[in-house]
Amino acid sequence: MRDAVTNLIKTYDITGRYLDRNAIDSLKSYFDTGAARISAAGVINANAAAIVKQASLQLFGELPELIRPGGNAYTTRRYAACLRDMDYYLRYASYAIVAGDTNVLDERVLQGLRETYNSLGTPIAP
Ligand SMILES: CCC1=C(C)/C(=C/C2=NC(=C\c3[nH]c(/C=C4\NC(=O)[C@H](C)[C@H]4CC)c(C)c3CCC(=O)O)/C(CCC(=O)O)=C2C)NC1=O
Repeated sequence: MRDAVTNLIKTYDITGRYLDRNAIDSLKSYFDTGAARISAAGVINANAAAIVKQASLQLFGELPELIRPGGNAYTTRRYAACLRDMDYYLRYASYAIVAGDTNVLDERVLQGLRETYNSLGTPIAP
């Protein structure tokens, strides 16, 4: 898992360079937006259940076949697994906001999940 700072250092370390103007600017922006990113994460945390509910209403409104017989989120167990997964995405998204880098989301969720979803017949596009 990398955040904006470790990611930047890794990039410069690979090529053996001191942090240049661009690096300093991007560090500055990371620290300048720190309070805003933390408060965004706080808002997400406090409203996670409502955000997941809203997102699920929108998803199943747009793709009702998911919750019809034959759909991957059909049956109470699979419906609950789907909502739980959305809660996972949101949680990892909140980590990414705090880290100022999407690495944690890519690594733990987006890449890690593809094979699992394929083997479960869970459609990735939705
Ligand atoms: C790193 C955090 C993390 C994630 C993200 C995660 C996902 C995850 N989702 C799963 C299942 C599932 N995921 C879904 C999700 C959906 N079906 C749909 O039609 C929708 C498109 C979608 C909801 C948006 C469903 C329905 C299952 C159950 C599938 C089954 O058992 O047949 C499974 C299989 C094991 C289980 O049922 O618990 C995993 C590992 N596990 C983790 O630890």
